[in-house]
Amino acid sequence: TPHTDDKTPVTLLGLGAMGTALARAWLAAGHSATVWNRTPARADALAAEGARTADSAAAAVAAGPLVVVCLLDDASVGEVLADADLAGKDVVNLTTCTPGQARTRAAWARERGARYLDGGIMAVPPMIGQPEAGGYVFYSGSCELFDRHREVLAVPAGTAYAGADPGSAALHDVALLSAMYGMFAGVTHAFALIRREDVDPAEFAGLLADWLTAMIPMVHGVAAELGVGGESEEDASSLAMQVAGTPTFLDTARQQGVSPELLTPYFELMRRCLAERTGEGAPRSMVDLLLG
Ligand code: FVH
Repeated sequence: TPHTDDKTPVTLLGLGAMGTALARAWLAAGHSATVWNRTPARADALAAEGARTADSAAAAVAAGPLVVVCLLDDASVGEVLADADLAGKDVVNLTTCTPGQARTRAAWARERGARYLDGGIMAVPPMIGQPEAGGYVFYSGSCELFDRHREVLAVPAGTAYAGADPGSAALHDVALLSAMYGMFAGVTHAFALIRREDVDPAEFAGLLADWLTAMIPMVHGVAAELGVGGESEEDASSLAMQVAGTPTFLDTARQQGVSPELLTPYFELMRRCLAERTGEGAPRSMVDLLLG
């Protein structure tokens, strides 16, 4: 789509896998895009697709009002923006960071005269620019900035405003991604158990995906336990029963020659929770136990 003047021009700093996908989505939607990357060659393909390339991050920032940053981490954001004049700019930082880093970065940007939105991307690059893929981005910080750029931000993926606290998007992002890593830990262990056996990994993957999908609604049970009154629904899988079952899992791992390292921390938390529940005022949920 050729770019049209009524569409907000986008400056994009960082052309890794995600930054490139974002730039491509905006170009495809008819936005003009000025891009910059530390390794200039990574901009070549986008230039061929119509992006303008800038010689420096500062020049890219100067090129337009809306500056999107998608770099490796918060330290690289500080480095890249160090020499840029941010006065009057709308900065949207899609770099994964901690809530604390997001709050500090928001104050840092404000001190330089910029409006600031932090974002946490709930998508992988192939989902960008593909609305049916269900990817979205948590945004938090300036509500005014979010409203002003709502349409342009909705081009690469869906949008969800997580509040005025600039750290809120990062908190939601990291919480969801942490759950994902817990799931991947289980998946890794499960594949290790069958690795040396005559089990087709592709067939097993289908079983695994179906089983995990069936278990997903359990997250609502955790929420119910944490809610007012703290009571869960019918305890169909008691903690005592689960703790009694842990030797089966550990013995199976041993028999299969698989390290139990991905399971033992969770099993230890289950054991502690069961042991401490009996006391008056003791934490009822494993979640509260993690808070120390
Ligand atoms: N890709 C993904 O699946 C995830 C999905 C969820 C969100 N993340 C976050 O997005 C940020 C960027 O991730 P990425 O996938 O684009 O990462 P890379 O392909 O590794 O590209 C990294 C870019 O950062 C540049 N860079 C790194 N360090 C510096 C620095 N000190 N100064 C300037 N630029 C730096 C790097 O430049 P170059 O190596 O090409 O020169 C890339 O442009 C990230 O926060 C994910 O957590 C992605």
